[in-house]
Amino acid sequence: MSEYAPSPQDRFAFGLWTIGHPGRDPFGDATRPPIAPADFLRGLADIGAWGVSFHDDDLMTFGAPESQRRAELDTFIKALEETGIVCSMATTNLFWHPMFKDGAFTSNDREVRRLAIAKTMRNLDVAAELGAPTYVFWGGREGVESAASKTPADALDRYREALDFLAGYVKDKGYNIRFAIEPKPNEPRGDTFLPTVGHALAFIETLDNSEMVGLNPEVAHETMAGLSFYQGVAQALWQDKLFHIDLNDQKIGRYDQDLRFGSEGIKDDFFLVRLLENSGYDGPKHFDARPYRNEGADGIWDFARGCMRTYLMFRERAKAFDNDPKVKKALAEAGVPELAEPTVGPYSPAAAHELLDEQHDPQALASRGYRNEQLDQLVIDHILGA
Ligand code: GLT
Ligand code: MN
Ligand code: MN
Repeated sequence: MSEYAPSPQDRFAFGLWTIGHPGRDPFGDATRPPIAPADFLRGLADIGAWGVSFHDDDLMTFGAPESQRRAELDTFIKALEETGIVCSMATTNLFWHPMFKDGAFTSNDREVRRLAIAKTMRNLDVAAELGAPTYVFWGGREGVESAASKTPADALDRYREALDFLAGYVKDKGYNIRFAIEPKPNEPRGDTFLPTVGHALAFIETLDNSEMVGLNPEVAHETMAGLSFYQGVAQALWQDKLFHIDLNDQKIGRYDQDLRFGSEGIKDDFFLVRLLENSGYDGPKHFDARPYRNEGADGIWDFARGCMRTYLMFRERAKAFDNDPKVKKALAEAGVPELAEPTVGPYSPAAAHELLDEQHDPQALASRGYRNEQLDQLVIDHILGA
């Protein structure tokens, strides 16, 4: 057990809304009492977690007088100092209040849009005060039920305008904060703008300050869309855009389940952990998941420990896989190292000539076996500890 004990170097983080989720769902009320933010931090420190993330409204009562909000924030700051927990990410709640029912940055109501940007600016000040290096944008309400209700190009213009303005604010204030967009295909809206990692990566390139904007992909969200989370994260890493990550789990084709990390897609999770560990990603390993609704007050910490324990077990298995001589041989037989060799190099007329002069034997090429069966069986052997 102890060999899978997390340490602060592992950079495991949880959102304030995760472990302490009271179990409310669209069909039923809360099943557990809420946890006060300061108690939450003490719980995190006890289980060996490193970081915490928050929405403005998780921490400071929305609409309360400034003095009350400051007092709530100060209690949190004191608990951060006492526990040594790091504030690793911050974000804005632009989805809960009914005024956001038509969207926040993309609401058809211009006043709602202006309020959403101002609400974000105020929480960017808090994020800077708490030293959070990453600010997440999950566009929960940015979408439609009826496609007739918004012109998509206008909505994307307004989304971009908001992020450009907010990046301007961060630069103007000299804050050391980067933005991370969190895609999701649907839920709570029928269709969400920036539904997948791919859409978000393309959108980021259109921003004024694209270098300070990256991604916060979530396991559940890409899986809901029927996509490979692993491939999405791999491309985000390849484009230097993996600024943050939301780890959880999900059965394909369901509503957003936010299950304990490693509880469902075991093979996918193995490859994901291997990817993160081998890539040099050094951001938070942030769990955006919640305990089963039928779990009680103690069981919620079993959930949190489980997320971290399973990550560490996958890390161990991934290392064993990569160090196994049988695996190295199987990788070579599958041609994996060969894909790292450039195909033609940069264009030159001489290289083009050389290529066109080459003789190829399509029959011989077609007869090659890539030995993927033995390679993948080794993956299974390692996951199952054979
Ligand atoms: C909400 C959502 C998550 C986002 C959070 C950030 S809030 O719980 O389901 O995926 O990461 O706003
Ligand atoms: Mn989710
Ligand atoms: Mn998330």
